[in-house]
Amino acid sequence: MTETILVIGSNGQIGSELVEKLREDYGSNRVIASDVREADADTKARGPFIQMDALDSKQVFDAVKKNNVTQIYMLAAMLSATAEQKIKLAWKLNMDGLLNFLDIAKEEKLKLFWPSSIAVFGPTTPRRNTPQHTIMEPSTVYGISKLAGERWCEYYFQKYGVDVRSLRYPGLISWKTLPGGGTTDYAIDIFHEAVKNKSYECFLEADTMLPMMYMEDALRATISLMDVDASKVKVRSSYNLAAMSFTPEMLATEIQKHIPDFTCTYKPDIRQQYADSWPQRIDDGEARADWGWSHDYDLSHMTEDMLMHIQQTVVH
Ligand code: AKB
Repeated sequence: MTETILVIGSNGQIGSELVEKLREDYGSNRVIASDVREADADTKARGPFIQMDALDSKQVFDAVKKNNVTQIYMLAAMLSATAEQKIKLAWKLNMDGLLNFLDIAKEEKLKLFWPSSIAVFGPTTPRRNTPQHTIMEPSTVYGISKLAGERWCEYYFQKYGVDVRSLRYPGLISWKTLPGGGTTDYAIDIFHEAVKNKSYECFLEADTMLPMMYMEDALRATISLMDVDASKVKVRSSYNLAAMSFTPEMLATEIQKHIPDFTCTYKPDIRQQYADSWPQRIDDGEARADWGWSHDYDLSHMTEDMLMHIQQTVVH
């Protein structure tokens, strides 16, 4: 079957890189990028692009039908720090957005990917080796919306047989596109500041341990989960997914191995509270057993790759 893939939120941190990877696998014309924000000329030259609002169900339905879409990656969302500033809007985008696409997937019998997050866990969750199934009482708007979204995914699968697949992403680290409004963003900002200014003021405490993943691994996990036979997808809420866990201090020390005069200072803000409510390390044994997930990048490999790419961008 020839696939036609629609990526919603294609100008974002995950979307921009996912579109590139999917186009390598499926061909440029088979992957339609879409975002509420207009794309630049370069992006449009690389393949089909539709400007549309994920909340406009009629526009989205029409685009799906007109283009005979067979798979959708629904990535449009508001992340933890921004969501706390705009709680109603965050709920609307994170929830109504997902429900629109669950309905489309049900009507048109499409395969749907939707990202969840480690933010579904809360202060009462065991923080080390957090199991797939455990106490989930998130204390951020973002986490509440992701947990509700997971329940909707499972509901649409159980009730209507919708082939929806999801991952609980840790903090994602990438050099191509900057993240927008998350708590784990420090782990990207620190690299840019280290290369440009050799110093960084971190908005989390030095010893705040969080689960993290390099974008290369996250993209591979996402596409593998979407490609695997439906019978292997045993979890229809969202899979725990892990690669590494580190603190800002551990990351700063790793960067100093490459930039010895780099210094990091710590001035925690409100985002410390969100980070403190999340796990330090999660157990992704079910993803590894069910569909063969394994990560490639650890802290040192990721740091080396990030610095190499950011240094090249600064030089050119
Ligand atoms: C955030 O920091 O909000 C996100 C997440 C952990 O889902 N990166």
